[in-house]
Amino acid sequence: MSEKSFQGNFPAPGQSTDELAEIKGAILAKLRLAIGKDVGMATRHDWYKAAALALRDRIVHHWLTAEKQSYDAGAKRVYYLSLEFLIGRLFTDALNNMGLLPVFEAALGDLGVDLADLRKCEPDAALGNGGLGRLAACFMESMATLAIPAIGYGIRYDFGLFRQIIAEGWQQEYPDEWLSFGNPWELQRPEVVYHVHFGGSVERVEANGRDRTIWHPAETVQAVAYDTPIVGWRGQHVNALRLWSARSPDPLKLDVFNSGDYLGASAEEARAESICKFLYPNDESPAGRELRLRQEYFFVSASLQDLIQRHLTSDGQLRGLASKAAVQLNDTHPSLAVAELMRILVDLHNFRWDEAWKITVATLSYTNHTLLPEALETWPVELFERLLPRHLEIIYRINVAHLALADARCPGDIDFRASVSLIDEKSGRRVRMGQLAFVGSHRINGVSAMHSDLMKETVFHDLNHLYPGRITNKTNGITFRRWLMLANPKLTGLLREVCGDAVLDDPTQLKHLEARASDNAFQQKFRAVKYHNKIALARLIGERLNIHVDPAALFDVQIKRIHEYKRQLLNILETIALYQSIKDDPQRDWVPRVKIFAGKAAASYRYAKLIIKLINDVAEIVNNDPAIGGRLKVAFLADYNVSLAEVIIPAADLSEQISTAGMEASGTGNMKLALNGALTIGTLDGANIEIRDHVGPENIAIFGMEAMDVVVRRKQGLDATDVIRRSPKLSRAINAIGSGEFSPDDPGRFASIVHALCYLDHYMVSADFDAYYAAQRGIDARWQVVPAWTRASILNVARMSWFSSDRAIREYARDIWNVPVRGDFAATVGSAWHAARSDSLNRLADSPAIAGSLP
Ligand code: 26Q
Repeated sequence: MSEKSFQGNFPAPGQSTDELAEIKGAILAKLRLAIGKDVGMATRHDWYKAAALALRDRIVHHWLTAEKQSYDAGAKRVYYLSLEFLIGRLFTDALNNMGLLPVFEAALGDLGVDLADLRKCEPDAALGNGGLGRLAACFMESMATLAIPAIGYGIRYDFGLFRQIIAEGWQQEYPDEWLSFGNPWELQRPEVVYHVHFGGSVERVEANGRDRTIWHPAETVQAVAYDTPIVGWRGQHVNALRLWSARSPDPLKLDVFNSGDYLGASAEEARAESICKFLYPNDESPAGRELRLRQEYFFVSASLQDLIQRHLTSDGQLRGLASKAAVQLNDTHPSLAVAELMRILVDLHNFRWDEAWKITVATLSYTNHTLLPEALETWPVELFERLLPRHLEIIYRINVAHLALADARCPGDIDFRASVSLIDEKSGRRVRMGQLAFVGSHRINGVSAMHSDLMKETVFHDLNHLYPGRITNKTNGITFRRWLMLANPKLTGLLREVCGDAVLDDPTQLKHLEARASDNAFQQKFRAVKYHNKIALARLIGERLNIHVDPAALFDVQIKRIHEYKRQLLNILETIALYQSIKDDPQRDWVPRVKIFAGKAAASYRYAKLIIKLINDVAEIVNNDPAIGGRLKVAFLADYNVSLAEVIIPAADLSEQISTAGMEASGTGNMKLALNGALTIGTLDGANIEIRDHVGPENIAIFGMEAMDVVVRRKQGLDATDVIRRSPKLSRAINAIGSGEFSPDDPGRFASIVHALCYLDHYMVSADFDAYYAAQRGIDARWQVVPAWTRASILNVARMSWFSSDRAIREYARDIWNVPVRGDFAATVGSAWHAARSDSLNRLADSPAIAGSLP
């Protein structure tokens, strides 16, 4: 660890007393003038806000400079359209990237305030469900780091993803009032307002010998911009996350005053504002609600109007849009951009259809995040017609040309035609958003090598045939600033010792760890870091769940949304089987394990909520069984979010990535955990495959059926009765669940789970059980050989550099967006920049529990 430690009032190396005084003055000024409090009255939260505002000022300077530079240079911009940005807390992230962590810590310290305490005042911004939303947040940070001029567009939801409370083992949902204490990061832009229209009718008129279409909407909503600055590493570049809030255009119309119809006016207002009220909590299985479609169009329309206005201001005409704007669609949720951009070009700017189409396709690209059939977004044609009549017409017209191409390619093949069509005629006429996004984009990417291959073989097989070369792979990545430096400062300190400070800028420097992987002295330090992180997690588990866990035990972690295909059920079945084995043979030297679960289930997903209950029921029995002697513990941590992940991940020994092969598009938690030294137990699915390729097959535990086996077995239509009969451990575990051993108060509670395991087994839980159980016992054996385990763990860290989101964004920039990126930092910015930071981070890490976010 760096020896350049500084304490209390002494400025950090490289930090002048002037700067310290300036920051102190700035915080005090914010406290008085922006918050309206003096030192004596200020609450912890007031201090947090004052410090955040002082920091924001410094960011804004860089922001304006970056903005001016890219404007003057006429640089091409990336627009990242996403209904989700799962950002988490920004305070220490922004401080760290700005290099201001030490000086802020010192300044606050002088004012008698603990920075680590303030950090906990910030609510966790949960404007996303899971992987897709977190990916958008990592990508925003990497785009800023690589100095790519970019804007993230989304919705400023009044309520983020629900707060999860576990009551008697059941999930309950509560609103996430993340804005109730204000949000110091955002800047409202009252002057940036667009009108977004819905409904009404379409009229055809002839003007100057040309047919024109006029949309007469029935309803108009205003979109108001709120900007949050996103600072890149080393603070050189700042981009905006621009989130739209909805309001009624004219809440107090004159005729309301005259007629006195206040109720009618407020109903209209409520209808408009409902658009940005809340984030849909479904992941993977779309909620086919009208409000959701309204959200999608609302943010697409506002975002396109905004970027087109920006383009027109600098270029004067739209012909060259694609050379100045790259619009990335994060899944199908912004697919309406295809039709909306066509409408803007053709109806509003008089472009000829064919030229408009070329511009549209050259500007847009689309990332697919799932192949699950139930997750592929479609909307009933009638709903479309009622809400977006002109867009439906445009989609029909796109489809005519597209189907003509299909007919030319495969004449007479009606199945081919039906499969590529933008309209699904089989299930009551629906618009297919995936097909729409595909046809309207010049590049379509999957998020791992396997996923991109499967896209070509399955859902997009025929479209790939029709538009060969459009599908490309961009394996996901994660930002190392948040998931290594901030979340695991102790490990970062150790890595800097071994790899040098260059590792902070260039993750490939992690390779220098390899030479030390078997070095006993280094191994000890490495284990000490992990142990330190495990103590922090053990403390959290004790505080929150009143479960005592031993930090020396193997911490086995499965943290992600609860979903059948992610197979938390497989994990808990193995837990039950292990519990039974320990009871059978209590004298054996069982490896002490803590099974740690966290994750939310969609509020309407009853089966997933039942799995949460099962985990908690099993925990209740296992944790309180004296025969186990504490060698097996089960902990379900409620309300999984980014901040909780930041505590769990650095403390994990084992990472559960056990999805049914072929079903997890990529996964990114798998990357975060491996980067922090957890060994993966997983299936050959998503990015697990590439993780294996990088860390080496001897440093990961792969088990179970492969994607092809799954396809074959499903085709055979086998139920699981046979595999259960052949597996005594599995049948005993299922029997225990079915007989009510874990639910004596309601023995039939889990009957539906037992039924699914025996007679359906769609997710191959029963079919994979024995392989998984054996792989887990293999993990036990490896754990007992401490130097070998530590070596594998070190090699995981050493070989994960490729999974940086900087690498992913470089690939997008080169292969999809055609924008330049800034080169490496080490050459441009001196390494002294960073001298004192790791000490500040370390002190933050030592502060107990994380999460105390606002009520
Ligand atoms: C769609 C329509 C209506 C309502 C909700 C939705 C909806 C919302 C969220 C559909 C899907 C999602 C989220 C999907 C998601 O998070 N997918 C994950 O994306 C990660 C980043 O690429 C991958 O690593 C994961 O494998 C994938 O599951």
